[in-house]
Amino acid sequence: MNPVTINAVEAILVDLPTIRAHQLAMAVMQRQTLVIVRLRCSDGIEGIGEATTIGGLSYGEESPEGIKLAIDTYLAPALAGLDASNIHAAMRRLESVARGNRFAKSALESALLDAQGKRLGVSVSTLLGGAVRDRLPVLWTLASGDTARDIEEAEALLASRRHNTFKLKVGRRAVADDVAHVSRIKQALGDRARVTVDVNQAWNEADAAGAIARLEAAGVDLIEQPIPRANLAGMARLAARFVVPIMADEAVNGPEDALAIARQGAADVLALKIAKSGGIHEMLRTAAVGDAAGLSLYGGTMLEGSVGSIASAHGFACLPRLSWGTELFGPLLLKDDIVASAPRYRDFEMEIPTGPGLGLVLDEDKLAFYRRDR
Ligand code: MUC
Ligand code: MG
Repeated sequence: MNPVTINAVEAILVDLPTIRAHQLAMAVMQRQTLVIVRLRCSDGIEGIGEATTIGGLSYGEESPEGIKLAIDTYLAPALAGLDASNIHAAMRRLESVARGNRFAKSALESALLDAQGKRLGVSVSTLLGGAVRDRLPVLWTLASGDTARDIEEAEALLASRRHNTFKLKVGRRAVADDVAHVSRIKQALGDRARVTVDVNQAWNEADAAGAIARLEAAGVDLIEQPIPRANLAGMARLAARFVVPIMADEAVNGPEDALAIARQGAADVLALKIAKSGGIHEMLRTAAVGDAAGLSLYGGTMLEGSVGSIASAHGFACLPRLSWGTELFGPLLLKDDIVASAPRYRDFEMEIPTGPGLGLVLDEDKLAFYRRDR
């Protein structure tokens, strides 16, 4: 039997407005750019994937435009003609033609998995060996930049039973102002909600030590990436000093990072993201290293839309332990969607689609409307 081959790959930039300004230490987002990948195979099956960044180039080393360029110029030609059903071989080919470029590789791997799932009539999580959960806890990020508005937003989301854990973005303002902001929100929500804080590397170690002491006293549950990713020794000192768990985000991409963090005791929790790892399989390898070392795991987001969030969800669904839940709320931060039926959230959880592949269908009209090159 002739193998099914990869015939064509298209990378489309899609700009979607956010429901409100999303303020992080390094960027204020008014819109999100999705890189949507459409991978067409010789049997007529199409797989879809997605990559996003946060604030263009301000979070990491890839931008949406750079991802599209890498796919169009290097990665798509390398895949052309390969066996579409052998995802490991296709990813190894990408490794051999391009270093890094993990976000671009992740989008392509999602599209290959989606196509193969559709071909076999099974979901991506089934293809990965099987889901151990059919829904995932999902938190919400409060990042309007305004304390009273954040409290109002949290109260409404608690009342509608959509989220009961809130992540607060800090690091833009003076440390004392951030601590006051977080403390006010935690005080208002009390035991009704879990509150976590993401600093996105913005503090130095001394500022972090002072701030974490006060955040711990205020009842904050988790501190994410308080200092620069390269300072693992500093992360280890903070993790040893405080009871409140410290989570590594920017500091962990692939399995080698998880190993370094575990060896140095540089975090209690790892934020896993399929984009940072270069795809679902690499995310699962990263998770396995952390899990073996006794670290807790958390399902992170690059604020992907529905395609990237659901691809992540299929991966996270396969993890035996995921004690910190997920932050796969990306689709809810966007004003509109480019899939026909958007992911469903209720009772503080996201439902994982069960249909073949990712279980999603593109809305061609919406895609045509929001694509940058229309
Ligand atoms: C990050 O650094 O974790 C996740 C949630 C959010 O609001 O931003 C992202 C990025
Ligand atoms: Mg983070």
